[in-house]
Amino acid sequence: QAAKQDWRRSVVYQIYPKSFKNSGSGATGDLKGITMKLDYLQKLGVDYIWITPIYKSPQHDNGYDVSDYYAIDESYGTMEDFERLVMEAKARGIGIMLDIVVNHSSTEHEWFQAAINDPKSPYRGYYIWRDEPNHWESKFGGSAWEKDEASGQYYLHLFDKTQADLNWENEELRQEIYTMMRFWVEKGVSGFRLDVINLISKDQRFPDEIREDGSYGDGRKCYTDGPRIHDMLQEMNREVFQGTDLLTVGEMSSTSIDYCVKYSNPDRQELSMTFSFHHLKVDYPNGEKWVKADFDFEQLKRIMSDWQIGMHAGGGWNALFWCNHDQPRIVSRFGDDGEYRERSAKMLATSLHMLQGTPYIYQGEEIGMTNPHFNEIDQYRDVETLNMYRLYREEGRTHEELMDAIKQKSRDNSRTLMQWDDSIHAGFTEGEPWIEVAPNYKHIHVKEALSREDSVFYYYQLLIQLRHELGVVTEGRYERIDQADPQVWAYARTTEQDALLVLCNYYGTEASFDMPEELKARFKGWRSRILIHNCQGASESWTSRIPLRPYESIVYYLE
Ligand code: TEU
Repeated sequence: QAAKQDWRRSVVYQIYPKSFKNSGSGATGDLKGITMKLDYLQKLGVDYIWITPIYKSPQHDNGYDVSDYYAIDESYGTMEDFERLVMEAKARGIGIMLDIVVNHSSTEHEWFQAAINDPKSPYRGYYIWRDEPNHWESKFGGSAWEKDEASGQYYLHLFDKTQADLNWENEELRQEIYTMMRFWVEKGVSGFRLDVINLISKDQRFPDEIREDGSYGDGRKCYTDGPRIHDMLQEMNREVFQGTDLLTVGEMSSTSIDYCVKYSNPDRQELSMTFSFHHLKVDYPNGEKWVKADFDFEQLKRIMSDWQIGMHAGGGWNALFWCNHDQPRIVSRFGDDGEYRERSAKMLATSLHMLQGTPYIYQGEEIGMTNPHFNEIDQYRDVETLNMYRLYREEGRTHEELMDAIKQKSRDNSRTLMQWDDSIHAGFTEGEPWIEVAPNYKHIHVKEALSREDSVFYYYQLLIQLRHELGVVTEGRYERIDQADPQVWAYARTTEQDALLVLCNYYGTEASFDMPEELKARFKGWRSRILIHNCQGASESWTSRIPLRPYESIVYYLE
């Protein structure tokens, strides 16, 4: 594949295996199910597939609690199934990327078992123990420290108490991790997504962080982008990535542009690119996730623009995404999942896929899947959602208020079953699935999307093709040009020879847009055509006032 030559032109598809496809009558998806769908993904045109954790795990956090890094979880199949998947994908020009979860392991991992059963064990040092807990709060609620009754000491867990943080100060531990990663490279994987990798270096003084009322303080600044993070990533690069063409993406929690430039600038030999999350907090009023809220459009545009400009200037590289397995569905979030579902899904795709970076498409996004709007707490499965519900109920918040927030924000919004067709359970399994399918599967599914030329699927296919073919999508300099329009995000991408003008109406009402005079002068006499648009009859001229219908998007190509 031509696109493979330059990874910067590639597009990644994310699979959450638990909800993707079961090859028979199992409750959860499996590796054979993924292999069955490779032709579909090849048709979409993606270059890589990132699969979230498939290792042996007690599944308290759907595989982000690994108990054996060298084994495939039984629910997903066998090592042979995995090898076959890698081979079949490769035959279709698609690389498989694995999720590496090494900020923490499951407490069922043999290292942790050895550590907790014998404080003198060499494995004790693989984890983080303190005689007294500080007030750091776990990201899933409550204290980040859990007491080991036998020794009286506490171990750190930034996530669930079944996810114990690994001690990256320990040299043997680091070598074990690199050996494990090389094992998967030998199996033929093409890249890695590194889970919360910017949290691995903790401030060794473990400073206390406490709120004024004496409750848990967030502690984030003591371990986010921590003191030795760059040394550790450079070491990992030398030990595992050097001399390979692995694609590597770090998931960076609460980070900054400066740090991400350092993580992803090729001269520093750390990672290929980074995920950051600031643009997905624009519907968290005062930083609070668990409330129902509208999104702040101006803030969204500002954050996206700052990252485009800042990463470009520093020679870093963004992973671009609207959706993943931790986020609600984008069409329900910044679009309209009712009347304008398809049009707004295409508009949102346009505004992301014309940016600089590497786009990630999360399973189902390419057919415009929505949040399921589950009303009952017992329809939810996610450990974070269930913990938060319990803790906030204890604090006295009402059931109704919490359900409003959960319906909008729960991670399960994106974890419902992939909708393949309109048969029972949307064609996901012939048995009983682990979670319900979204009720709209009768009309939103892959089979329907493939049968109709103007579907969201074919729109994504075209966006991917444009990235493969047009250098400006990869190279062009980003300029925001909408002058804080309350409805429109508009930007240009420019090189010496060509340019893109991207216009997106983010609302369900009509808008219009006038190009800035400076731009008209700069591109005077250039040839122009519409590259891609989501409504019939879009304005051919970019120089006169451009009417934009609800959720309309237009991209002009100038040369
Ligand atoms: O998520 C990292 C992370 O920072 C989460 O706190 C994220 O912000 C949260 O899920 C949003 O509600 C990664 C994985 O993507 C997630 O699925 C895991 O639960 C987590 O790490 C722990 O491994």
